[in-house]
Amino acid sequence: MPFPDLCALILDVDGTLAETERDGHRVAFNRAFAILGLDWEWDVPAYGHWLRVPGGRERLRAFIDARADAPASHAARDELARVLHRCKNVEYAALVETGGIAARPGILRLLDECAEQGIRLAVATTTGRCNIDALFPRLFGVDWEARFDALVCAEDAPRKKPDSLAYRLALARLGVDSRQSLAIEDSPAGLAAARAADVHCLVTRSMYFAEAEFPGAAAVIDDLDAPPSWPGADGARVGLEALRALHRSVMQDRPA
Ligand code: XBP
Ligand code: MG
Repeated sequence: MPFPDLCALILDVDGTLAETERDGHRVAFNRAFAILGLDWEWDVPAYGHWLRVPGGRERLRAFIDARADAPASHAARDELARVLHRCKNVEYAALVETGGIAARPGILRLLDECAEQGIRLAVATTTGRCNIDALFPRLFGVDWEARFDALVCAEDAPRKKPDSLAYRLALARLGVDSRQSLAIEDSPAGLAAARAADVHCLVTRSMYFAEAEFPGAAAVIDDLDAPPSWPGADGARVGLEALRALHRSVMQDRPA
């Protein structure tokens, strides 16, 4: 039986559309610690460790649990994580406002190609909606919402990656079958979330996951401006034609 054409891309945000973690969220978390009078700091390697916990509030809660100088009760720890996270998001928006975070190589080019060729676009992210509202006008301009057919954020999918919920919601909102779509992710948890929803996934390595293993990825590359390395793709960079070739190649390899 012939397999369906590629109709939609589902995109992660943090690490995939932009390198937001080291110079964005991490710095904002540190500002929140300082604002609340806490002598805590996440340097670049430490944040890489805690980043393995998906979700900023959950990340804070895990970190608080590991600290001897944190409040003793569960309720006080929950409240501290909540207040810190809210403060972090305000600081993140302020940081992004200064324009210090750009789209990763090839992202704008690919989004323009999708718009020209009628490929539907969704976002599936573990981050909160307020962070999208802060970041996307900077990356994509004030009319950024017109570029996306579906947005799935932390508020929509409280079970965070590697859970498949964000991907399943994105597919439902796009109205497409998993076999008509391809994901782009940067992390093992993101890849696992896509695969758990039966969506094949291209990994564009980000700074924090440069050395990670990506079992089950359709392909792994440095970024979209790198030459595609899979069968049927030619050209110097990853555009829609290369993604269509990747989609065809994973569909051909699927068991019937
Ligand atoms: C992103 C996350 C988020 C961000 C911070 O993961 O895990 O927690 O680090 O955003 P992914 P919040 O790229 O896999 O979606 O503070 O809003 O959680
Ligand atoms: Mg990511």
